[in-house]
Amino acid sequence: MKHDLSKKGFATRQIHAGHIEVPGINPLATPIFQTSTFVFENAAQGAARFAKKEKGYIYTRLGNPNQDQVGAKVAALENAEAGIVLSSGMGAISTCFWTILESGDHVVANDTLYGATYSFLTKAFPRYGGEATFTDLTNLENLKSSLRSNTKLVFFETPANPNLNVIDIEAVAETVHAFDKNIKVVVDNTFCTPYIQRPLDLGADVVVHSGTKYLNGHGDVISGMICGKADFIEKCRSFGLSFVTGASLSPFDSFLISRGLKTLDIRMEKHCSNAIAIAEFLEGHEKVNKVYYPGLPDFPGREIVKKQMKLPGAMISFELNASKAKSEAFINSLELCALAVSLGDTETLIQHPASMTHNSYSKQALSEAGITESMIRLSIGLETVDDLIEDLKDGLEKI
Ligand code: LCS
Repeated sequence: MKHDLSKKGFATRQIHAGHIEVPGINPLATPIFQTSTFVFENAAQGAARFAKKEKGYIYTRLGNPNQDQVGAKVAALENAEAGIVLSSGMGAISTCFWTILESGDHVVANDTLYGATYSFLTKAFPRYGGEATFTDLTNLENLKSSLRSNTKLVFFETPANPNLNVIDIEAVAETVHAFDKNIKVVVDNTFCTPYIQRPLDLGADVVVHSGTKYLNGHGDVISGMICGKADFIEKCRSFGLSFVTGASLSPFDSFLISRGLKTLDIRMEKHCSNAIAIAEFLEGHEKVNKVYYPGLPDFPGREIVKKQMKLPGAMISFELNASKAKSEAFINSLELCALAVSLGDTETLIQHPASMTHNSYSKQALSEAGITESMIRLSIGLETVDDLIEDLKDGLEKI
């Protein structure tokens, strides 16, 4: 690439960053380097690559051109020095956490997290001598009283899965770094993508993603990302990925994400405009009790939304004015909205967090996090919005 991409717009970067040159062939579309290993020219070269004295590929668990293309693209969009792609969001989160944490360390996390991340901190980390404090990070006083001398990591999603609570990234980063500048503030930016929100610009140290969601966008790949300073990403690669998780992504799946990323901005615009219309429809419906959506004027934290998010996102949670059996009947009756976990796909998905994505939470933890038994979560897709509204309307009429 002849141009300095750092001075180019978002759309240009999502298409061109990380371009792979293949001299003599010059394909426009990226070839797939479907290989497990790379041949050295001689023994000295192999030794030099292992000793990190010479740059170059060794083995696809440690690096591959298709993985590097995705890492470079997401880093360019997050305004990060570097990025790395992993084989799932949990692969990214665990690689990042194991790179930062040791036995005896303490983590502060928001009380609302994706269920498997919550399980990592409540079930896996304590087995290795760590401890996590969960608190409502929408209130900075909770953060201040949770930080300790052995705290190494502060972690949150914003908006949080599934109650959409929004956390002030800048205020959290400032508070944490004033307490101890070595604590890593790690933000899960899955619900927003860098098109909507860029945590590193607001003072966070590291961004993680489930790339399974909007970054790939087409519901056909499981993947994850970590973005941050180049030396930290190198540690994630040479320690967390290489020795602990081994969570490397296949070249073909990396190719698919690179392809999906080229349309991220226009997909996010439509996801969000569909979501705004649907949130307004739900809010105006007599059978809907409560709507959780950062784009609604009465959303708590609306000022933070305006400060740090370009658009309100396309995840909506809501509660019906109906019994559990009727809520279930409503979900079952939908024809266009697919009853499935995951999010960020072209298809609209609907699920029940308390019994599905967040079933690892105890009843008490669910109630503390404000994840109610009647909460239903929608991931708004790219279908024609009137068709989605009709599907929801028909479902509501039937109960
Ligand atoms: N972070 C967030 C915010 C997530 O929502 C998920 C998955 C992950 C990390 C983990 O990513 P994965 O390993 O699945 O790529 N969230 C899911 C959800 O809400 N429904 O199904 C998966």
